[in-house]
Amino acid sequence: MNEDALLFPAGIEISGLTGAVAPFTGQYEKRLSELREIYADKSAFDDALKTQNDPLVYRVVEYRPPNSDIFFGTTTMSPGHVGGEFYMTRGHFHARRDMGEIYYTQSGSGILLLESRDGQSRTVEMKPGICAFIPPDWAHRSINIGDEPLVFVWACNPEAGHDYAEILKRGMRKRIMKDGDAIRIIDNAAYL
Ligand code: M6P
Ligand code: ZN
Repeated sequence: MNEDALLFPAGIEISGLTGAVAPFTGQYEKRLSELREIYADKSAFDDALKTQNDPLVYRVVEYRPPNSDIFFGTTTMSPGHVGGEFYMTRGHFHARRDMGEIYYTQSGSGILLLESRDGQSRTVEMKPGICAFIPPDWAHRSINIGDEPLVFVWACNPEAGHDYAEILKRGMRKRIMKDGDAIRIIDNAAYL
């Protein structure tokens, strides 16, 4: 494809309730069985897998125009928790340290947990009407703290890429826990 080819405008239909994107160019799902590393309580995790039919934790759908410096899509997260820890995404830094992202929540409620390269921790509330700014070089993980799906639109440069290794290795400093009807942000005892 000619990299200088003229791109044409498009209106993409996005459902803020289901996260459907039309037209879309790609999608993937993450089920609980693929996410063992990120939860603190491995025995609760193993029990959950035995008693549930490998539930869907989140789905990512994207619209990626060819040779564009921007792409976007949705992430739709199921409600749920494992050992008191809410369902969450894997969490990542961008491979490109100079590229940030935005998350614009459409429905549900969540917490966006961020961590700078030098270990500062921050949260941004996720609820309809809030568009979160994720600065370059801040790791980010989204967590569904409600009892309905959490749907958000994200947008970034397709060259940003994902660097999962760091978060997989050392975890994030904080964990978001369900404590009855309350939500607690606690220190991650396993943080390296
Ligand atoms: C958001 C975006 C995606 C990301 C997804 C799931 O939708 O940041 O790029 O893939 O969340 O998060 P993760 O890749 O950390 O599991
Ligand atoms: Zn990202």
